[in-house]
Amino acid sequence: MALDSNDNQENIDWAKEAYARLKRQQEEKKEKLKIEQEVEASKKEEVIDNTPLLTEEVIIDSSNIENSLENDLNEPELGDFDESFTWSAQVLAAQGKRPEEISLDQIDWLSKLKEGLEKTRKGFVTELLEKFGDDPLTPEALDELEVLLLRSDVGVAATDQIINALRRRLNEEVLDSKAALKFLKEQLSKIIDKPIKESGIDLLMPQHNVLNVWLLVGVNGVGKTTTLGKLANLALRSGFTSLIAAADTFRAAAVQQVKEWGFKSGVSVIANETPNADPASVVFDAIGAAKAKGIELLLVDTAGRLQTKNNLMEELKKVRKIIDKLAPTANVESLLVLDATQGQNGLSQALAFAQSANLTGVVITKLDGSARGGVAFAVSSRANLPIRFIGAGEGISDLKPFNSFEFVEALLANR
Ligand SMILES: Nc1nc2c(ncn2[C@@H]2O[C@H](COP(=O)(O)OP(=O)(O)OP(=O)(O)O)[C@@H](O)[C@H]2O)c(=O)[nH]1
Ligand SMILES: [Mg+2]
Repeated sequence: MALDSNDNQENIDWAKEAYARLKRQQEEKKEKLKIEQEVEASKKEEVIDNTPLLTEEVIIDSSNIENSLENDLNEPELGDFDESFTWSAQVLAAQGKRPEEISLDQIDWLSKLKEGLEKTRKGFVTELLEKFGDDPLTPEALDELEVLLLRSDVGVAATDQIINALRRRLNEEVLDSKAALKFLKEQLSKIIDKPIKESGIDLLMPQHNVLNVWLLVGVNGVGKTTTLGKLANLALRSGFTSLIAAADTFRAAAVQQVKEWGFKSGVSVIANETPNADPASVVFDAIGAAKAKGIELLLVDTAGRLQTKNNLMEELKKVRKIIDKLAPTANVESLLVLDATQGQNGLSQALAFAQSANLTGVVITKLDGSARGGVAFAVSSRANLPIRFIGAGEGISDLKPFNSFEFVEALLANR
């Protein structure tokens, strides 16, 4: 399944219907919010007038209102009915969604993803389409495609696989540019889907009523803590009880940073403020608290570490051991956070962490502003790790579960 590059009337009608629905929904929501605010405001006035002694409670209440307003303001606004909307709508329609099934959040995310992949796409697709031209694909164009794939950090193994498949196909039949692009999309999806299929889990989610422990690991500054904050928010909004373990005890500011994310997401944080406290002991305490409270998802933040530093990699093994010992029946995910702007370097990180940290998946961050989004394919094919989430911005809602179809369509969107 791949998108047709030509808009047909059916697609446009689909997008128009979806747009009209979302517009209506947004207006209704705004109206409802306005009424709620007016009711709250009048209640507040009444309380202040009648019972001055309750001031403290009123203050607490009003901060809650402010929080909820902030959340509402964080929600995406419906933009114009433009190319970005129609493209996002097409991607959703191609996955079998009906106009009434889509949300503003989905449209907003797809636009962000496409925008985020713009730099990667510019050095890749624009040139690719020029190379393919309107004529059938030639062996020379294939050579040039090879260079483009390597330049986008797709990696040697994945590039070979794609080029060989195209070459075989080209020996069998003439491929016009449209068919070639479709075939390329299929090959890219195949590479990225393989580890996901092999893991037996298409979409990674915590399970209800059991303990799930998700450990976030990776080198310095890749976005582990930010990802953890976004995941806490996502988990809470999806109805899971959640707790955060601040097991980055290396940097003094790290605990504070995690606490802020916990506050923003409304999730409690277990921390030990003693400088250089043992991260394994924080995890020990956090698992105890999670069990006592019947928490479903425990998110563990860890300190950034270079994959070459043996003692730090050993520390990670110790954390993992504690988890396995204390929560032997928990669903444990060890997620490597990779910064897309680091390109091929991410692959060596994945290979090294896979050995020490028993990795089960990858989160790719900072896709916005990276020209090296192709690293997703290198990691899938060489490290054989499923990509689970993707981050394309610093905001709390700028992280979504990975969807290979959407990723490939956004990467190869030709306008
Ligand atoms: N543009 C963009 N910035 C991001 C994204 N994810 C994280 N960042 C930024 O990257 C910087 C580092 O993020 P952190 O979450 O602190 O990274 P970390 O891996 O926890 O860092 P250490 O704990 O020091 O190893 C911050 O400025 C984040 O706002 C993303 O998807 N896009
Ligand atoms: Mg951190």
